[in-house]
Amino acid sequence: MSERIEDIAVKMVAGGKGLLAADESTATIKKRFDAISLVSTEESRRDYREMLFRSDDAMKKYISGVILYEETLFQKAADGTPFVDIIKAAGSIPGIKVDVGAKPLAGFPGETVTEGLDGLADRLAKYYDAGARFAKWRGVIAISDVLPTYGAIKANAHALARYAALCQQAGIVPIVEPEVLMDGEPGTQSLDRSEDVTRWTLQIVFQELAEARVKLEGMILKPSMVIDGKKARKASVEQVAERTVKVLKETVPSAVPGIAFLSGGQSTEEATAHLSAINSGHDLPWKVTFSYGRALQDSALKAWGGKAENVAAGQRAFTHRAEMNYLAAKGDWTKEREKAA
Ligand code: 5MM
Repeated sequence: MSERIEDIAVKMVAGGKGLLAADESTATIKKRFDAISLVSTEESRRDYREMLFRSDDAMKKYISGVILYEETLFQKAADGTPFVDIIKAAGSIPGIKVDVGAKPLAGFPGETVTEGLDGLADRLAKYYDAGARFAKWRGVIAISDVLPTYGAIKANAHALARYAALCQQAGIVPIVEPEVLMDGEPGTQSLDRSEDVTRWTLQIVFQELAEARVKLEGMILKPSMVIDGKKARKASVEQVAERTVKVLKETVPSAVPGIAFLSGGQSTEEATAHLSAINSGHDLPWKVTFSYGRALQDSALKAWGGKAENVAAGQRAFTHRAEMNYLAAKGDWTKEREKAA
């Protein structure tokens, strides 16, 4: 019997586990590999992801699901085992990024709308057959002193809602990811501005989800934190946590089972510290965990460096980061635990 989307959603955010966002498109993974002077080929991408997915301890104890890029969903490890089977054997759930990227929004200079709705129902059926039980779509909201516009938020929220409805119809849990960027110029992205834009974005997203009849119990929200621009960050960990909790409580219905943050270019330790502060001392109606890409992978990628002899070192780095974020999802991370590990 097929599993109910409500049960899959609960499992994705249970017990301090979180999601590994390993869905970098071919262009993005190339950028990541450029940083370690590694050529991106189908084989090097396979080797890198195999190193992560075969980190047994991390996968079993800390990672509830993995967001894959289409190539990886259908890819096999070097010994011929499908990646989907490796992920499932660790008790983790395979997921799939289904958007085809943020494209310039006609009539709205500097803003984008995420595309990928055409033919999505057919693709979802194919992904379900391949083992995917959740999906991800990322809408990107630019921030400056004049952006975002209502038109751009509305267009992205509408696409997110159409995508979510199609996923649920296919038996797949949609991760709804409206990312408010944090690369505003100094002076244009204060904590107050980030709070206003994040609130406005989430209000419109949940309005669109309601209009599209998306079942809140069968989705996961993947938001950005309320944080000031990374070019001139002044906010303390506690301020980021307080403002983020405030905005989420104002906008996210308690019927949503879980919130899994993106890291958005925060340093690995910042992303962990913020998640832990959000989870400690706040009475939250949802599970709150991580769905990090860079903040889970950066140290592992460096330690691995594209070399077969460094697989164990890469896995150690990944396991450490995953454990720190698992502690953070329970509000139990401290600097001391970071150092002790
Ligand atoms: C892992 O990066 C994901 C894919 O990015 P592209 O589609 O641009 O290649 C990205 O969507 C990711 O899932 C989220 O943004 C969270 O990643 P970060 O690195 O912000 O935690």
